[in-house]
Amino acid sequence: MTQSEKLFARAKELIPGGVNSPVRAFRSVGGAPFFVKAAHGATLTTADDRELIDFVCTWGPAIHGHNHPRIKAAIATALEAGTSFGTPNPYEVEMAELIVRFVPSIQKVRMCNSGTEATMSAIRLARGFTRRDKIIKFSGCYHGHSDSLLIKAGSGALTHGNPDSAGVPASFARETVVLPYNDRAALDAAFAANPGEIACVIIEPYCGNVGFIMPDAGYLQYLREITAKHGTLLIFDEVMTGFRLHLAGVQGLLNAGRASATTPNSEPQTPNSPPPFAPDLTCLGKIIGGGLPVGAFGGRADIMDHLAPLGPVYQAGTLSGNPLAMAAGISALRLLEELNPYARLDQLGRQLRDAVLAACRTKGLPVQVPQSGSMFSIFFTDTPVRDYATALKGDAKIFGRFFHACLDRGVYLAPSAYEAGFLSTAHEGAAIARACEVLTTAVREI
Ligand code: KE4
Repeated sequence: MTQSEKLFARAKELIPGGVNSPVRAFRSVGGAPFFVKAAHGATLTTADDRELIDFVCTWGPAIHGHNHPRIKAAIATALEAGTSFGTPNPYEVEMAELIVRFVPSIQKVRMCNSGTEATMSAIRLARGFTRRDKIIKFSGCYHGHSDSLLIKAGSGALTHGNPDSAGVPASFARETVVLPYNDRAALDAAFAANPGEIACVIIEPYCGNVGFIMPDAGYLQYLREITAKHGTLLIFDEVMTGFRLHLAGVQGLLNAGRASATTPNSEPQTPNSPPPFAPDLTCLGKIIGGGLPVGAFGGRADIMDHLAPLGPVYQAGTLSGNPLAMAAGISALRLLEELNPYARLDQLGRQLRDAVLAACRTKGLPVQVPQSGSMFSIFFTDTPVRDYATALKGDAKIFGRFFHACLDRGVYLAPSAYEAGFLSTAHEGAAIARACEVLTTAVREI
């Protein structure tokens, strides 16, 4: 038995499915997960000392590659002073100042410990602020695993065939209206059917949890108009896209005039001036923790001031604003400001996309490779993918064979057809060149 096999056998005795998060279990691609003992740059080192080029990047946080020396040093410095104080600390203030500066729609921000907490808290805040109960989400979008949002959810819920999780009371589910993404008529109908009742609409502005799907031109702007018209708050869940695609996330691309399926970004990005496009609340996570547990939600001050201890909406967390996570996140954000890597990351993403498109064209294999910046996914279908229904047209069996053909050759893609892939600045050079060779060979093999 390999080391990973031995570890997995032990893990399955003690941890449900042997994993602490379902999507890691390889259930939809087959086979057993490998265990990782180290990660540096673009590479994972497995428990059996295999080196893999990593396109999961711990599901988004590792935009600078794994174990970046600057982030490691920041954690080490913070660690000298202790791990957690349970009191306000200077790092929290610096993190809040950075987020507010980089994301102009955020006037105030509250730190928490995961993307799930961020979206769950933002929903509660929207309900408390508007005194309305209903929310709108979109099929295939995944916003973490809080009850109100595990309805027609993406990511692991979709991967494992339970987009509507057991254990969510019907009374909760009734308050969640689920619409198709990219469908303006469905939005009109939902607001007409629920006049004055919708507290908020929560959306992944670019979907990364049903594979990668970008909005039609004008769709997000329409969403902003219709929510404003009905006194409904617009929540951008940028847990994945925040700081991934632009210093101000997708809303930064919108304000630079580049966020639609037809106009992916390519020019260098700079922090925005006051935004013509602004969601009311934004959820963040992943990158802002530099690889440590983190979440955040923020937006209009008049809404955020409804949070305890100022207002009636309660939200809390023992480790919220943890100094180690803040120090790691601050160094990750400062590195992004210094490097401004977004144009380079988009070039790497295009290189990977073009390699897969060319190989599939040669083989006569239908494929869609939506890509923007350092996010991409691969759907084996000839149907353009623009929502949950068309994402399901991707051939998951071919994806499974493709996934293993790549893994056998040292390239690790997300172990599900319903996830996004991620690139880091560490992929530049040898890693992306090798990966394109492997992807090309893998297409030939499947
Ligand atoms: P966490 O609670 O996992 O930190 O964040 C939940 C979340 C919220 N919003 C968006 C847009 C997200 O993508 C996520 C989490 N993303 C998944 C990957 N698709 C996390 C991986 C996992 O569940 O293990």
